[in-house]
Amino acid sequence: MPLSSSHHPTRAADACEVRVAAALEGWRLELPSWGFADTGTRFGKFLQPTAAHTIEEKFADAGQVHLYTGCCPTVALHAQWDLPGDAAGDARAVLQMAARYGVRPGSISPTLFQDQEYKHGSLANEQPGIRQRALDHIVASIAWARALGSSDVTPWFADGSNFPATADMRQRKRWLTAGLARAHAALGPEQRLLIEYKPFEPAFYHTDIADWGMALLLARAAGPQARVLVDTGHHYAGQNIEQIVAWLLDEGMLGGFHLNDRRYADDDLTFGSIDPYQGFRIFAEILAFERERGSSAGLATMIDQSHNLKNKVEEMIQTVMSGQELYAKAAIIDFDALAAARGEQRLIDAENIYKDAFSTDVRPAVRAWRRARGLAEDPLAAFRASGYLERVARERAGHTATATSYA
Ligand code: PSV
Ligand code: MN
Repeated sequence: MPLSSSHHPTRAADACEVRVAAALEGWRLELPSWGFADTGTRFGKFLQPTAAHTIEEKFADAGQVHLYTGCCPTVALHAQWDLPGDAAGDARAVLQMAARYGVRPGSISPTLFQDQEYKHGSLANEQPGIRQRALDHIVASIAWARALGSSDVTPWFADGSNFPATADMRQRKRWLTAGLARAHAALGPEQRLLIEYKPFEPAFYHTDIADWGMALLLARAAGPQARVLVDTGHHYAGQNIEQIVAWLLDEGMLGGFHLNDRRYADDDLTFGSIDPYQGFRIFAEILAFERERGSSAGLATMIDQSHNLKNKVEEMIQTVMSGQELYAKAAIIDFDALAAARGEQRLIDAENIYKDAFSTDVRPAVRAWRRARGLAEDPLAAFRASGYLERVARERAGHTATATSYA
């Protein structure tokens, strides 16, 4: 392993285990409720007999992921899909239901893109009535979040246009600014508004919050409890995401992540499946920042992916396992040696410090951490052996699939 004691293999392995255990102990990944439901692409949906159709089934599936990985105690909910209605409903019932499966509700995403009214946008819509409706929905989502004890409300706006000249981009910016400030005013003192950006899709000419700079300006204008949310799939190909992360951290404006991987666009592929080194580099920026400041960056780290070919619970466990491995690899970077190499402009040495950490097989250390916590060493194998999927396939047979939309 890449720590300086590496010339003594046993001691180095022990040091690696200690570093990995300390990192994993405090690391949590939030699961998306929609990742357990039948979803698809605009071309169609391939239904799974074990897919979740109700919020209870989503909690049940998420509970399995947490049971075997020990690192996913919260579930992100999408207001319209999971918490329908205009006002906070029976939060106690939702909390009790989640608790039955060993999880809690996490961040709450308003759903501002599905209803017919939102065809031309939500908070940036030309029609005042629709802007008001969108604001009311965000405020209702904030009320739900407070009733559920969730601190983070995570709006994503599909607002944008498809053809040049059809939208007044400056005016829409002002409507978004005003709407987000009003939404911010509805936050409780313990709550945060995490503003997510995306360059295109479903709008293919312009998207109102297209990148991190726009999200940052809007978050600053909204108020002190607003931050930026980075969805790893929401960038142009080749964009340096870890630099965005570094800048937002340095500005105190990074609120959290939606983790997934992509090859072409917002593909929602399994996190770490295409470019694991990028995940490692993002985690390295966070760990370096936290090390420097001596405390947690307070980030909400969620998975946001939903694939319709792999089994959903298995894919989620696979994602968590890869996430833990990448995080563990970043945690064993020799940051002191790195600072020295950078300061002395020893470029090859600095780069090799990353490469050494990234190419270290941390799986034995991750397994040791799981053993110490009483978890199965191989969460995926343990889940498969449990018979859960066979049972829910029987129980869920005959349920009708519900459309959830693109993710
Ligand atoms: C949009 O692509 C997104 O990333 C937003 O976070 C949504 O809330 C999520 O996917 C689900 O559609
Ligand atoms: Mn997202």
